[in-house]
This record gives sequence, C-alpha cells and structure tokens, in this order.
Amino acid sequence: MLPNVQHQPSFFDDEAPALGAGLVREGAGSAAQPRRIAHLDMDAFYASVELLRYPQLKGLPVVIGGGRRRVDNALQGGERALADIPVAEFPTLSGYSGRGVITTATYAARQFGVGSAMGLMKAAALCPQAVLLPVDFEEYRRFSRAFKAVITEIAPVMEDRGVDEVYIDFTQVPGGQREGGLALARLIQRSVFDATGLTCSIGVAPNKLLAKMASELRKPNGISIVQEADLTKLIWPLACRKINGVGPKADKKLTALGIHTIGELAAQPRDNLLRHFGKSQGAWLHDAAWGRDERPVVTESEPVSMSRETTFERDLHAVRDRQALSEVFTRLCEQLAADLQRKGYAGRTVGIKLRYDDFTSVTRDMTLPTLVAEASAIRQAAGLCLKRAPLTKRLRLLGVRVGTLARAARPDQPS
Ligand code: TTP
Ligand code: MG
Ligand code: MG
Repeated sequence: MLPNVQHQPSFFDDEAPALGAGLVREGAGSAAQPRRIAHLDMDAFYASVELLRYPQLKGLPVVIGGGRRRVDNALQGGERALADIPVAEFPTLSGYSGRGVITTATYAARQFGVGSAMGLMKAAALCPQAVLLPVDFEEYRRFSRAFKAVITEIAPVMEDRGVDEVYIDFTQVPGGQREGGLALARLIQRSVFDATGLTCSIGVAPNKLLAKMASELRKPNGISIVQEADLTKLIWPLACRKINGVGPKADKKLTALGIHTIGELAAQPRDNLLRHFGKSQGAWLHDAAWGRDERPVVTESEPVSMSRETTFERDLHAVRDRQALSEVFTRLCEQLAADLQRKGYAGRTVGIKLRYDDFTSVTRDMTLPTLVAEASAIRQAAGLCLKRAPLTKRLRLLGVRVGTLARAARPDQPS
C-alpha cells in the first residue's frame, strides 16, 4: 500500500480538480519552525554523468564540450563495453584547434585552471592531457529528472532551477530542522548518490539567497549549514560576485566604488546604494548583503490528489466481511491522512474506489464545505461515498482519495 500522489488528474478522479497548480508556499516561517531552505547543486554535473559511462576516466582531467560527434562511435571498435575502452584511446585536448567551448570540467581538470565557458583552445594550452568528451544533453536531462525525483520523494517542496540545481524547503519536512537541516541534507545527498551514482553539494540557510551561497562553500560532495548568526563569519568575507544576481556589470560598478566583499557592501549606508544603483537594485543589494530574502520556494507542479488503496488477500463481502472491511477502510484513511499531513496538504473532495471480483470498478466522491486532512473527517466522508456504491458483489480492492488539494494552513497563519 504505497502512497499515491497524483500531479495529474487520474483514473481515480471522477472530475478533474481545478485547484492545485501554481500554488506557492508562504514566505515566512512560523515562530516554532524557522525557515530552513536548502540549495542543492550537482558536482561537475555533465562530466560526472559521463564518468558513469566511462569509469576508467575517474580522477583524470576531463572536459566536456565541442562537437556533437558521439565519442562512443569514434571509440567503439566493435562489441567492446564503454567501460573497457582503454584510457589511451580517448581523444585529448592536445592539439585541439577550433572554436568549441567547455561546458564543464572535472575537479581534476579544474586544478589546471580549466573550467566552464573557457575556449577549448585555451584549455588545451593549460591542460593538453585532459580527455575531451562531447556533450550529450539527452543523457544529462535523464539524470536531471532522476535526481529531482529522489528529492521530491523525501522533501516535496522543491523548486526546479535548471538542469543541475534545485531549492528545497526543509521547514515542514519531518527532521528538516534537526541540526539546522544537516540530518536531512545528509539523507538527501546519500539518497541521490545511491539512486544515480552522482554527488552533489547542499547549503541550508534561512533563505534562498544564503542557501545558494552556502551550497558552494564545500564543493564537491559537501554540506554547509548557515544560520543567521553565521552571516558575518561565513558570508561577509565572500566577494560581492558570489551573490546570486550580482552580474559582471554590477560587480564592475561595485569595484569602482571600492566595494569588494559582501561585508563591505553591508557596511555601505543604504542611501548610498540607492543613489548609485537606483531604488530597486540599491535596496536589493543592501538586503542581500545583510542576508535578507523572503522569496518563497515555488514548486512548479502541485499535486492535485493523494490516495491510498489496497487489494485484499481474499475478496471481501460488504455485509459478511463487514468488520474486516471496516478495519481496512479506517486504516487506509489513517494512512492517507498521514500522507497529507506529512506533505502539508488538505483537500476538499473525498472519494472512494471499489473494484469488484469481476474486475469492474466504480468511484464515488463528494465535495466538502471545508478542507480536510484528518483521518476521522476523511473516514466519515468516505463512508458516505461507500453508501452510494453498489455493494452486492464481493470486493477485490478498496481505495480512498482526497482531491482538490491546497496547502494546509499552519496554525499561525490564517488561510
Ligand atoms: P554548474 O552547476 O554551474 O557547474 P557544474 O555542475 O559542472 O560544476 P559545480 O560542481 O561547480 O557545480 O552547471 C551545471 C551544468 O551546466 C554543467 O555541468 C554544464 C552546464 N554549463 C554549461 O554548459 N555552460 C556553463 O557556462 C556552465 C557554468 C554550466
Ligand atoms: Mg553543478
Ligand atoms: Mg548548477
């Protein structure tokens, strides 16, 4: 009986619920639950995916970029497995001429000063022995989907920020507050590695801005916890350019003003920044330097329904097996309520699904005046639905569903 979270209306739905898409999480945490936001970024992402294919290159300088020619074709002389291709047969940067650029490089290659966005010819001068592999976006997208699926299984409030990074709201996740988020970050890091063979780095902080900077502090395969009190020690020594949103243009302007570190930026009177950078950017720079950021973690797709169902060991009759059926029914409602509460949702429609011994199925549901997430309320409504279904044939399967989901209001937060 696995929890079933639907992001699309499914077979189980009698009608397609309209609520759900595009809801955002509240920006502020409650007094009891301070906001804990994680930023997770995969390490040397494209290169690390390639190393799964070519483990013989592990530890070597490898750069990804250039032509779309499939290296496998160039390398493969027949039935050889990719992992069996001798390192000496891989093309290197040595003698490269052309206009290709590097998408990314392994950490071994970075030690030679090689990195993203650098021309391959320049890289060839710095590290001629580096192995050069072409990009395979299809494969990177596949791994991108895979690692994100692992995360949402553990912590459902995730914001997709591109192929190799996400924000995750730890605030309401069970264990998400433990050791400032360290315990959950470890679990996610390990789970991503177990499922994909890839490492990532995670920063956990009171908001997205700090989390993003934190995730870079211990790359690769690192975790950094930043608390509000760590601002001066961990963040202020960093260059202004490390603020996500300070681009080359703003950085140049800051440098011209003699402002190099985030600490120096924080020391600027707010009015000064407003004068030099305008009202909006000036205020933002000041807030950023002081670690202030209220942006919510925005999930792209909110679930529209959650359900639990079970197939009985033997077919049950509504009257003759009333007791057993009732117990299973109650347990399903309790499990569903736990799913909803764990993920922070409540719903306004409650439904049931029955499958009979002849494999035909029916569903019944009802809309309630208020959002529900408690087992007793779900059980009561589902019981009413059950009364409306034919119960003469024996039952193979029973399912309970809560739909028209909305984020459950927290106690301190009027809905
Ligand atoms: P990044 O996360 O910036 O870099 P990375 O994952 O390779 O390395 P790090 O460990 O420092 O996070 O980018 C993710 C992927 O996006 C990267 O593997 C390749 C691609 N990319 C480009 O194609 N061009 C670029 O200029 C950058 C920065 C990244
Ligand atoms: Mg990365
Ligand atoms: Mg990234």
